[in-house]
Amino acid sequence: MVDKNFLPTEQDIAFFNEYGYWISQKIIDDERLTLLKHHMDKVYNGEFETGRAPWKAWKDTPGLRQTDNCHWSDYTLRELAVDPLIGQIAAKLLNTKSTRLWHDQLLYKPGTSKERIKANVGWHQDYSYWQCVAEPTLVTAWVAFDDVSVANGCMQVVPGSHKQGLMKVNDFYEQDIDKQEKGLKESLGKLFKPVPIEMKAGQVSFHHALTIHGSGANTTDQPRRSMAIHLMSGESRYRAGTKNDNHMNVRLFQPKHGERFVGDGLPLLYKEQ
Ligand SMILES: O=C(O)CCC(=O)C(=O)O
Repeated sequence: MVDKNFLPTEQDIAFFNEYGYWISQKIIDDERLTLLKHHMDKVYNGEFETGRAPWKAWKDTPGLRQTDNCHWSDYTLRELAVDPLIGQIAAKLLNTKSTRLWHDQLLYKPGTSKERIKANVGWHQDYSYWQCVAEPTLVTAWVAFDDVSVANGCMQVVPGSHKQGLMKVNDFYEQDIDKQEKGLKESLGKLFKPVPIEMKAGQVSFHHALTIHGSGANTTDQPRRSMAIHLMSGESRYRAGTKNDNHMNVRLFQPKHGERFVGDGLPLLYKEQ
């Protein structure tokens, strides 16, 4: 049973619809956070409880480690990636009857004392990487394992940008943020007003797949650790022939055009009774 006090209210859902993001209360307690960080270290040390390695990181930007599908490798991380409360929150925000895991991603930005290099995440919309899903009914639940602020490179979102459709400026790996911002100001005008998602460890931010977001460098001497849980409506179908046909889930499940994404590899987090 999930704690209904943590579910978004009608007002929260209206906020998400208007601005394309929403921040939860602290829903992961400190004991669980300690355990999660320990298991994150285990995965980074190559200790896989299940015997299966995560999907190879697509690409590491300087100073940012991205590791996809740790839920294959570690039971504690898996429990978070398929957390029923997170799944139900996502369903409420997306206004869907069910939510399924699209994939998870561990994110690690080392502190500057260890690695003095920039770790910007360029402005992007997640859906620019997921157009193989026919509709953009996807949301990312970003679980903070540490407190996050501008100083350690918290995520920033552009409120309302999810209503603009897919933009031209879209590159997670871009390090020249000034160049990107010039392009975004040209296309979005006054709408380009980024908001930092500052949170305490254990809070979770949710952003729509079309919300423009990115993050700056971690300038502190401590790591910034998190898991991004990418969730989709349980009704999501495959659209063939987009530039995202190289997505790992298309390569793994080889669906036919128009088929629903289903199966054990894409676990259901929530289904309305
Ligand atoms: O962790 C970050 O700074 C960016 C993560 C991100 O782009 C996402 O979770 O969609």
